[in-house]
Amino acid sequence: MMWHSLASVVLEGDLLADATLINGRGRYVNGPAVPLSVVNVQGLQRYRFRIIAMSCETKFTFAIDGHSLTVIEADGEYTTPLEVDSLDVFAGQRYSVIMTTNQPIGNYWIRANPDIRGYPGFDNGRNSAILRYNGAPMTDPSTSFVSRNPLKEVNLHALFNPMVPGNPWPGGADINLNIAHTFNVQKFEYQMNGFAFHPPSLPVLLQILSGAQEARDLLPEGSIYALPSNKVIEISLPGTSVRLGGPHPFHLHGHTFSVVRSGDSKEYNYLNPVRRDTVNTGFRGGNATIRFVTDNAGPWFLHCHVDWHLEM
Ligand SMILES: *[C@@H]1O[C@H](CO)[C@@H](O)[C@H](O)[C@H]1NC(C)=O
Ligand SMILES: [Cu+2]
Repeated sequence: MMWHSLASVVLEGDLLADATLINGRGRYVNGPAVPLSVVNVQGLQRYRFRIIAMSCETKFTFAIDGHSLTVIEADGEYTTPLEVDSLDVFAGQRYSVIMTTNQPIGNYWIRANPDIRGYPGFDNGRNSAILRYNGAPMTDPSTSFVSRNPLKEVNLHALFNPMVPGNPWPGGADINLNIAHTFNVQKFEYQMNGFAFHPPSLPVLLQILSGAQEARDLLPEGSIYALPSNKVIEISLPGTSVRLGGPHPFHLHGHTFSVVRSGDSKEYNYLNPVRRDTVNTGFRGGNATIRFVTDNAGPWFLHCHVDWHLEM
């Protein structure tokens, strides 16, 4: 019930979710063994799965027992094929994976383990769906899983136009912004470089048409960064502690960016990093860094894709 209310209302209560739904179905702790989603497949075929984390908060660790998954796409951008056996999908992120049905006819667990207090794990088919080969019995799987080859974002590479715009060093863009966020407990709000986002009462484009010329003229103060057209922009997004609700998946509207530094890495890659639109900024010590070109004029949101943080 609670999760059907507005984020601003839910924020006042306890944020504990109790079930993962895969294609609309799932079981919860101490709940009934309701039917799970079933993905019916035939043997010796290649299947493309589109995985979308439609989560308000948690990431999911996705896997299919007994099958490796070849990642070919992240957030709508093709990648060079990368074989993994599990992948973390943060709120707002999308992936395509190719899976070959090369295992014995049977039932296999599809797993999407959340990373949040209260409800991870697979007891009684929680956080799961079923991969069912043609000819397998209509029973729950009895397969097990240990990940040995999880996806690391630094191993993902853009298939097309992988070169990063700008110069190959930190700060080597036309405009370099560091957007650090903190949580203000008294005000119960997230602040970006000291300011919480407030929607402008007058739309940004109207403010500009009415004569606002500089970023500092745009209101509300601190919520809006004006960027020149056709320039290379670098934004670094320092990670924060778990206590501050991290890791935070930051999503940029209107653009695809190159992830020159992933949230869980200290390395910079200007040659062939993944291009995507939602990046996990990782934990304290991380400094996820993105590059993009301002080639799509408009007022665009940059926001954490955790709904509660967006609200705050
Ligand atoms: C992240 O990188 C930017 C740009 O290089 C730098 O200004 C900032 O201090 C770094 N922050 C952290 C926490 O490492
Ligand atoms: Cu967040």
